[in-house]
Amino acid sequence: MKKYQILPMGLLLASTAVFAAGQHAGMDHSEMDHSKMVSSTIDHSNMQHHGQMASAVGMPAPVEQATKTFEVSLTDDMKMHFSPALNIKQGEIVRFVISNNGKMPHEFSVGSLDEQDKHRAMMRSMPDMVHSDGSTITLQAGENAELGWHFMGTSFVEFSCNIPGHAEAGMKMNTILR
Ligand SMILES: [Cu+2]
Repeated sequence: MKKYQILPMGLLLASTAVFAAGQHAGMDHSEMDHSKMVSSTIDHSNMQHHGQMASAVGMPAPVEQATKTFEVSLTDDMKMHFSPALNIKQGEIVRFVISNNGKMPHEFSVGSLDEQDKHRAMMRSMPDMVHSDGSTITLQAGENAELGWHFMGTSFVEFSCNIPGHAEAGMKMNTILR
């Protein structure tokens, strides 16, 4: 009669846990002080924040370090309303307080014109994809969220909801950093 070897389950579980812990340790940037960053000293090309590449228009930042706040209302008539009106300077850290006041899911995403075009193309090809990284938040009906962003880099910024059809119907807003 053949003897079956019992798999060392304990070992397997232990190595999985170590892997998960290691991943998180690499993603903790909460100690980072964005207010002391100077854009000219930062190389964006190989910079990583919160596990993702920095955008051409800046990077995620803790909302506590923001010096300016905008309220953003997302509605089912495909509007993205900012209050007060957008007025952002190069180098500013901004807090966006976003509310989905509609009955369908919406997205709030910050990026360059080119990044948002690519983001929309990706979401058209994968309609069920839910984005939630440092530059994008998906909100279900009635949900609220905050996003902190340190603006630096390309001056042409686009905020948009990249759920297929929404930005095309007007759910986006462009601004130029001063
Ligand atoms: Cu939308």
